[in-house]
Amino acid sequence: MSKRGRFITLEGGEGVGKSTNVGFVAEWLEAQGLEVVRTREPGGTVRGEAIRALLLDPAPQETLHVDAELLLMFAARAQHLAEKILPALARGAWVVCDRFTDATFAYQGGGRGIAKQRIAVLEDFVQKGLSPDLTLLLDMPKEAASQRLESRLSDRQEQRDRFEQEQGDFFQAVREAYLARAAEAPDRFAVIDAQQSLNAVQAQIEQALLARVTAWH
Ligand code: Z5A
Repeated sequence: MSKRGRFITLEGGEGVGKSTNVGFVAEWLEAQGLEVVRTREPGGTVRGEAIRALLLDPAPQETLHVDAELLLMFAARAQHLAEKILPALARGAWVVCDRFTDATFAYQGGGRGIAKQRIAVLEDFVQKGLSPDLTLLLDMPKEAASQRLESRLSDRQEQRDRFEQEQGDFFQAVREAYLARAAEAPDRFAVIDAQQSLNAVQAQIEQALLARVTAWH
């Protein structure tokens, strides 16, 4: 029977480099001969991606209630776990996911002000004890991250999504909530200084991976 795979998540505010570095982590693991499944939240499945579109719609017909937003995040997550993450881990694949439940504590908790205890109830209900083995938190001041995001949006001529339309205070609260989560679980989290050059960021990520992967593999 194959050994259970490991679950690695990348977290951080908007524009810190998560999407860029999901590829780096996956390729690094593949180079060690591991089967890797790359995925993201909200999304990762056909139904989950439909929920993502609903959540990110920048021009909704009506305001999305914060509780509805929270429940949609976990609805997409339940489908993602059942259809993709748990089967992959069970067959021994490693899962690299762009955002997971720490994002819910940061955005719906820190950003929207929902009590942590209410989020934790849903976390238990949906995840039944599963949590990532390693979380790479890409951390940088929100002003610098906004500049990066701005230049990516203009390069690709993309529109801001519903979350990207929030103001500075929201992103400051998100950053603080992420750092608080990392402080509560220092063994699971590696906090990466995301303001450095891409090479320097990836050197930090490689250090974090090396330290764990050797022990797990
Ligand atoms: N959300 C939530 O509220 N609750 C939840 O539970 C979950 C999510 C799971 C969608 O996520 C939204 O869902 C998200 C939170 C919410 N909203 N926000 N904000 P998303 O992950 O798709 O959205 P995002 O954070 O906006 O991701 P992003 O815009 O794709 O940013 P990123 O992935 O962190 O950054 P990137 O695209 O890799 O990099 C941005 C640019 O910087 C790009 O041009 C890169 O080439 C460049 N870059 C990257 N690294 C560097 C370095 N080191 N130096 C210089 N330039 C760099």
